[in-house]
Order: sequence, then C-alpha cells, then structure tokens
Amino acid sequence: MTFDIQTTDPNSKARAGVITTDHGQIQTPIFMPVGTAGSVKAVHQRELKEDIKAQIILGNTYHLYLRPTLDIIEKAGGLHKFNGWDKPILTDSGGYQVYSLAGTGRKIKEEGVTFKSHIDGSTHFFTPEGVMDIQRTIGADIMMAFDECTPYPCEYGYARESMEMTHRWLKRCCDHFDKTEPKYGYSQTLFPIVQGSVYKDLRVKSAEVIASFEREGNAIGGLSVGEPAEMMYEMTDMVTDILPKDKPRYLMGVGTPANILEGIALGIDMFDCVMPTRNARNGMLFTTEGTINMKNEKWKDDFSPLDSGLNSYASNFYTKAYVRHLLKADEMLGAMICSVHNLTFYLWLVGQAREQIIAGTFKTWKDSMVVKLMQRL
Ligand code: PRF
Repeated sequence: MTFDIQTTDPNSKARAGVITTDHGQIQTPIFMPVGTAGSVKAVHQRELKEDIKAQIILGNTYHLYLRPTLDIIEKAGGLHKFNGWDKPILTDSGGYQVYSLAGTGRKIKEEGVTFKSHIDGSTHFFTPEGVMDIQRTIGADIMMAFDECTPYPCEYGYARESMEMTHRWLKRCCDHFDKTEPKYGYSQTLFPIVQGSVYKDLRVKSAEVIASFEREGNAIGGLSVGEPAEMMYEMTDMVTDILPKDKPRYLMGVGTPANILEGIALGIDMFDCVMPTRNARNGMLFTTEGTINMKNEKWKDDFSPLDSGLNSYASNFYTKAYVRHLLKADEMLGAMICSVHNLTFYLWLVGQAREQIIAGTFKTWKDSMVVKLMQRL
C-alpha cells in the first residue's frame, strides 16, 4: 500500500491524497460504507460501485468469523471473491464488536478476550495473533490491530491500563502479521489504533507509541462512544499533531456529516460509520439541505425528489411522498432507496471536501456546510 498526498489545505490540517492498494486506488478523504457481515445492508454491489461510487468498504472480523465462518470464506477464495466486491476492503479487528455485541460473559485478560456469540451463545476466544490469522483468511486489504475500545465515561486508571494492554497487543499483532503471509496473492497491510479515552496525557502517549511502530497507516479509536463532540475534536486534534503526516489516518466509527467535515479539517483521511445505512432503515435521510425524518406526516404529499442537490438515481428518481409511503408500509424498497441515497450523500460529501481542499477553499466551505448540514428539515 502507498499513500500520496496531493494537496494540503493552508487554513486547516485537511489533506487530499491517494491510497493505492492491490485492489485499486482510494481518493482521500474517504468515507467507507460498513458491510459488517460481508454485505452493505440493503445495497447491491453494483449500486455501491456505480451509484454510490464507494471506493472501499468495511467488513467485520467478529461477524464473519461467527458466520459464515472462516472455512467458507477461505473456500470462496477470500471475502472479495465471496461477495463480489473487487475494490479494497478493510476489516475491523473485533476489538470493538466483542465489547458492543458480546456483552455478557465477556472476559478480558492479557492473553485475549473470551466472549459469547450474539448469535447462539457459544463461547469463543480472540487473541491478537488469532485476529491477525482471521483477517489474513478474510483477505482484507487493510487489517486492524486488536484493541480494547474503552466506554465513555471511563475512569483514568482503567483507561491507562487498557491503553497499555492495547499497546502490548499491538506488538503481538505486528510480530504475528510480519511473520505470516497473505493467502490470496495480493498484499495486506496492518493499521494500529490509538486509544486513551478522553485523557490528554493518555492520548499523547498512545499516539507516540502508535507512531513508533511505523506502520503504513494509523487509526484513532475509542472516540464517538458518547462523549461530547467538542471532546472528540480536541482528542483528534492532539493525536493528528503526533501521528505521521505522510500516512493515512483513520477515525473509527465517525460519524455525522458535520463530524466528518470537522474530522477532515483536523487531518483525518478515512471514516466509517453505520449511521448512513442504519438511520436510512429508520427513515432518516441526510441531504444537501439538512436532515429529514422521512416518516414525518409533512412529506405525505410532497412529490419533489428526495434530494435534487445530488446527481444520482435514488436521490432524483423517487419522491419524498413515495418513499414515506414505502417506509410506513414496511416495504423493503423503502430501506433500500434510503440506504443508497444516504451513502450516495456521504460519498458526495467527502468528494466535495476533496475538491475544496484541492481548490484551496476547504475551510470556508466547511464552516458554512457544517451549519447547513446540522439543520433539520
Ligand atoms: N476500535 C475498533 N473499532 C472501532 C472503534 C475502536 O475503538 C470505534 C470507536 N468509535 C469504532 N470502531 N477496533
């Protein structure tokens, strides 16, 4: 993998760059749709590519390991072959999912984490080494280190010990990654994850440790877990001052359109979040004019397109009144249209940010856009 920065914004820490993988290029800043179980929920691969213009999608170690299980993915020849997505894939390590999904019966020890499947209650054990092996088998272009994502709020002592264990786990991830080979003939890379909760000294320490591993890209975890947005920006700002400038930076699980624009201004290159797809299924649409609750009575006879500000099929072809009807009637097509629309909007937004960075107008554009996007219509 390589990363080339094309333009750096003079008025913020934003950059426009290109990541090159064996499955093609990614123009940054980028949003990565979440395909937890090997599918971006309710969206065809063809729509992802042609309408949404996704350049990289996410998969989850935790989910894919439990179902369909690794022997099926390996038999298919890796996740790209299994789901038909031939562009880059990033997999999260399970470092977040074992905490958020496998809640009860979970035990975190130095060696690894014991957890119970949210599907059938069976017991499993993840270690840093095991999680590297799993991501090798899935065949992700970008693999994530095994970490502990602390909750918010989190006591200082716990946050420090957890962060130190995440650093020790990272050493084990790197050692194991470096002595194993990709399985499917293309290269894979490993991103470490900064932790440290909302404590400045811990964030600084973690960023320094993570930078010292000199991997090809770096991630920031443990944010967007319930803390105020200002706190997330403050932590991100401190960490991006320390992480190497010439490598991609990924802010995990973020966020709203406004969060993404602020993250870009703080020097973040990659984002992922379930928000555009999860909220779509509940009828919440992100548009170029602000946020819409599509189930609201006020749209029942509004025959204007979902979002005429976007030049895309789902956003222009269907009307608000029709989509409201589909959602109210629990028609699957409603969730599908809203998912394609929201992802199209997210990819459009980061594409616009990229153009503004290159044109040197990012900061003023971002400031006005954030105000507009926080509106509820
Ligand atoms: N760690 C991992 N995945 C994540 C996070 C994290 O801290 C977050 C935090 N927002 C989202 N996804 N491994």
